Amino acid sequence: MTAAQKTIHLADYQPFTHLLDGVELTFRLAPSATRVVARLAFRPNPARPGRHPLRLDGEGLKLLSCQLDGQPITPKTDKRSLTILAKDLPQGPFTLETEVEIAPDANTALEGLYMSNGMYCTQCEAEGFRKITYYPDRPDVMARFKVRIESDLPVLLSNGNPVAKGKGWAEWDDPWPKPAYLFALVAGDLKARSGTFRTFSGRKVALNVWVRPGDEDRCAYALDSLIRSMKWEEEVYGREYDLDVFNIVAVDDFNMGAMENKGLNIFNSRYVLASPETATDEDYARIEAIIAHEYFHNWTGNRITCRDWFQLCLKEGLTVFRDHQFSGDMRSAAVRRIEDVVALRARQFREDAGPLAHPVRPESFVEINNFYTATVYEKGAEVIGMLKTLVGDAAYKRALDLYFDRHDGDAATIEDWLKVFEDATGRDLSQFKLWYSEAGTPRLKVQDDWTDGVYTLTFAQENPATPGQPTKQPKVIPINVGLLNPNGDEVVPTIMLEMTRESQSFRFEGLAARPIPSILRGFSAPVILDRAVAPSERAFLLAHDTDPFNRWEAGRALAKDVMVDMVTKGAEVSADWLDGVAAVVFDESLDPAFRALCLRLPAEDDMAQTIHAAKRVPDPGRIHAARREMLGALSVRLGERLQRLYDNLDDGAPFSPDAGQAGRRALRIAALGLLTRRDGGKMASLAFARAKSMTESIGALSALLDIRQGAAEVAAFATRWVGDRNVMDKWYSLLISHAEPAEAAPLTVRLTGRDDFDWRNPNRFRSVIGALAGNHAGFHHRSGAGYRLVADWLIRLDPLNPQTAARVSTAFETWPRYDAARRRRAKAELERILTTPTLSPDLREMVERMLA
Ligand code: 0A1
Ligand code: ZN
Repeated sequence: MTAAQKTIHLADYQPFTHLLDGVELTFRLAPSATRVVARLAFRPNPARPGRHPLRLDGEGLKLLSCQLDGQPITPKTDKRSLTILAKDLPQGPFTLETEVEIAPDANTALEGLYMSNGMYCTQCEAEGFRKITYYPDRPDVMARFKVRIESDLPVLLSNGNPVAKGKGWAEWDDPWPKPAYLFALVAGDLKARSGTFRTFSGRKVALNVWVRPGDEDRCAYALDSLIRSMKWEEEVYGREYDLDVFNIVAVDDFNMGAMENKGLNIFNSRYVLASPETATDEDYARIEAIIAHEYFHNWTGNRITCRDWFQLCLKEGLTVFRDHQFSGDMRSAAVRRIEDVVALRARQFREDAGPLAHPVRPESFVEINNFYTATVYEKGAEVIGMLKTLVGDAAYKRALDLYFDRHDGDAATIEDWLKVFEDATGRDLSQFKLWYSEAGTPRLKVQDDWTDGVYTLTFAQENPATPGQPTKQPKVIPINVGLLNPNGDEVVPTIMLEMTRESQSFRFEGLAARPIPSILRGFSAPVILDRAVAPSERAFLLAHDTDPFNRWEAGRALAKDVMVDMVTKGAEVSADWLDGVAAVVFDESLDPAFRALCLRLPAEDDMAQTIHAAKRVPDPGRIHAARREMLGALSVRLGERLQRLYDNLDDGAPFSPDAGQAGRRALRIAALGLLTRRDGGKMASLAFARAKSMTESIGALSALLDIRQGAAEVAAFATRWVGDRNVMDKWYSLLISHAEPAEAAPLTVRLTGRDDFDWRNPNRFRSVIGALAGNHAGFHHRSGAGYRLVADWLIRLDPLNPQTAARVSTAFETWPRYDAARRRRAKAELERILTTPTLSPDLREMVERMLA
């Protein structure tokens, strides 16, 4: 069967034939023969008049029995479904009871009910519940679930509130109707770190973070993040938690980051477990953000869910937007915004510029798991940010209150979402809706003019063609702008210019002198700003802009200009950039985290993207060399003051993961990286030996690896952490991501020969094969060895875990950017993947789209 035959279209949506009034599930757990009894109370759906068969989804199930209103029947079954003909169904309500057998210990795809280190757990989003029992596995079928679990394992968990338990069993009742993708079950020998939360109406909620015995001392930060998320959600969005318990479980084998199952969030253990010795500051920030994200889904995703999977951005874009707001409030908002935009450009702009580009709300898919993308999540969040900028904070709040009020308990659509904004503000959002339906990153060309005391900014938007969408319409773009005087004072504070046409001018009068514009402050729209700016003007903004995002952006743009000139014209490292960075880095009045960001150079893949967007062919080797040369020049330019900076940033305080300390560590480590380029690694070796946290260990090790030193430290690290999966993942990915271009693939081959390279574990696979794919110059090495090795591993993983194989395959999405020889090699590998017998629909869809 080819991909085209199974494509699902948004336009074909119909409500389900039946409504589901109640679900009772009994699980008799056994590793290779778990029994699942499901009692489903159906009635015909008045929204689908006439008589219809009942078709339930089901995959890989062994049907043991089936009864309709207590009478045994023999339904029609095939590989994907169970059907009862309309003529065999009562015209009113009826109960269907099935018993199936499944084998969790043979489930390597990690969808449905599976096992991880002797513990049972589930992953049902998007369509995993059909691997547990026969069911209408679609998000618009919502029902109340009662669950009984029978097992000798000590901890038995499901959604909702605990009802009763005895020796070898437990019962749970979830009072909130939910779609099956939010179902969860966990059974294992687990230990909890517990707390309580008192909601604003005074209800007491028991909180537990469940982990494997021995990991209890690494849960404090996750629990603290949960409590802060619950409080923030009440204060900022007025939303209260709605069950007596909230459970979080950490699992080592997990395809994604985490999952928002009602009252029972399941997490990839790397986003729960943290201690100063094992987690970096980045890990802490990510744990805080993901705990918040999953918790926020309780309202945006669970109480209000999606009508169908095309509406995925309804819950994901909004929840990402909310977790970004939360992180901004917990930490430095400016630093968070910069980090979020760096990630957006690295992942979403890259996706939008290649063969996998798709709208925030796609209109067709083969495998929905392939659409949990940066576009749906991150661009989906940016679209909400633009909406908030356009309507203002007060109207945003009104619209959200209306959304929660009007749609609580619904399976909603993007149309419903936009309607609440229209009703709350009286605005017509039909043009704005293009952000949901059209793919591609708009380019915003800017010209300015100063005539007779009038300053004019003229913008022209270009919306590039993307797969299946050759032509586009102009979008609504909120452009935040401020104007500065040549002496550095701000003469026009930030105002929002609302662009709606293809080309549009905005006039500013009453200015004494031609101003310097600061455009797209705070990155007010996910667009590429296309404006030739003199290095001196960028340096001016880097020194004076009052908008921290644009201040950083000026330095970044300057660095990119320098790198492009070095790669394409053989230019030297520019003094404008070096002086500008030096001024910021040593400015004690600025936040150390911000200064550290200004020291970070654009990633090599980002540079390749920039060069490609300028209609030139990027050369990965030259980009790699130019970046290194820039770092060398920076190290020389910052000179001896770096040493003082490094020394002064260590205040000897005991470790805390807070943003202030993390920022100082980031700047200190950036300084160490530059110092290491001059001292042959002496200081970094010392720093490694004295490190008091994982952040410092990894920082010192990175500095050493960058100058091809550190063999002893690499070995010492592995010896110390060999039994710790999450820490060893860091070790693998650090080594591979720092390998020289020609050595990256051979090193990966060597590392895959290690005993602890458990490639069936998605985290380990990503830390090794994903790290090779992320080493830009290594993956794209002209030998083609990087392409070949990644393709080999995708072919190997696919039969066991198609979802992770399909996600890692996006490594190839940029292949059309490069020169003919590289393109030929990458394409040949993609074609080789396609010739693999029994390729999964997941990986097939991705590869076919990349080759289209
Ligand atoms: N909804 C989760 C992410 C998630 C999505 C799909 C999964 O399996 C296919 C697993 C988790 C979130 O946004 O956090
Ligand atoms: Zn989510």
